[in-house]
Amino acid sequence: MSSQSGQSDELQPLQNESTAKQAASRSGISRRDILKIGLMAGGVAAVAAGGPGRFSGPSTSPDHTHLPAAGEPSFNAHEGHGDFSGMVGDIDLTRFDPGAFLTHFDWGRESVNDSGQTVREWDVVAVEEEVEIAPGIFFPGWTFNGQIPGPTFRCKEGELLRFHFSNGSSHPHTIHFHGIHPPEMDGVDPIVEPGGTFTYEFLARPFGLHLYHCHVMQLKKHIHKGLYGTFIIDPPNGREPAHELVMVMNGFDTNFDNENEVYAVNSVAFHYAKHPIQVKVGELVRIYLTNLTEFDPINSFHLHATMFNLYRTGTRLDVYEFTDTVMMCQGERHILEFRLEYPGRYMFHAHQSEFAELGWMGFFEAVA
Ligand SMILES: [Cu+2]
Repeated sequence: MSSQSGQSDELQPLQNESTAKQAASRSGISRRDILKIGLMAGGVAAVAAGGPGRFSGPSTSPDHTHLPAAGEPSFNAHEGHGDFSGMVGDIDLTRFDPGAFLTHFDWGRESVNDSGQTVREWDVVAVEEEVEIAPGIFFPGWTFNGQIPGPTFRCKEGELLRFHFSNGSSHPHTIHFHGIHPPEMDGVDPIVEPGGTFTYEFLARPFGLHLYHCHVMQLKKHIHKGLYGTFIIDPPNGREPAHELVMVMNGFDTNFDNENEVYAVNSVAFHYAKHPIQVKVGELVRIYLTNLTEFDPINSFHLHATMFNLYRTGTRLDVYEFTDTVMMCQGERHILEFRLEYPGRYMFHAHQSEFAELGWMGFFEAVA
């Protein structure tokens, strides 16, 4: 059922990626090096040639980000402009605003059925969409509802959930939810072909911080292209009121060499360094933190100048650990809670220095 056509659909981009790798190899410098220089020295927004906001150089496929040609500079280096990232300009916030994404929870459409059961329903569509992962850097994404990460779905334990999935893209996809549900609702089989639909229906359990992602082979390709998001099931009695934030640790392989060139939380490199997250001194801050980074087995979160309570997977209400750093494998997710005692800026970042230097760094700004 997952079909020959589905498999052959996958071959074309891989051939293109192979061509892209050869082009990168011909240039004699890896994108990783380029981006490190570009992001740290400043000026990712300023592209030397090839039109505004794009990598210069030959295109190997209209579906893929352009690569620099041999000997052609990809970025103009500028002096730093005062913010930590050294980046000039901003992404188009009208298309995706990481500031709004932090606090946006999608509760779906709520109704009550004849048995008195609360039902929540969502429409989810897989579409191909170019997303901006740093000012002027676009990634040819595969998305749920046109954004990376996908929407943060939220519900309460025990509710009946229906996700009406339609595949509006040119590749086969599914939605695989973490949590407890019948195997036929697990998003492995059936595979939903382009133009096809499937409704995932199950009870929300157990409470905790979960995630969802496409589960079609090649899995790492379908995930790194952007088909993932956060899935929160609240405990029956909720949690203590807090300033709640969603953070998805992710990375982007812009030259298809099975390594990430850009890292972030919520997709946009250094966004929360340029736009520190505003919190109040003393208020309870709760982060729903998931790791959907592909290629690197481990990612991490380190908070400066304070410590946080850690709730592993959020499936229990008692504190697991009081710490300032948590290491997470692919697919792991934890709830973090803390209060900032002093006004000022508190840095947070991956404790893998390389990830931090390539975009995974930001600030909280505590105001009295
Ligand atoms: Cu997929």
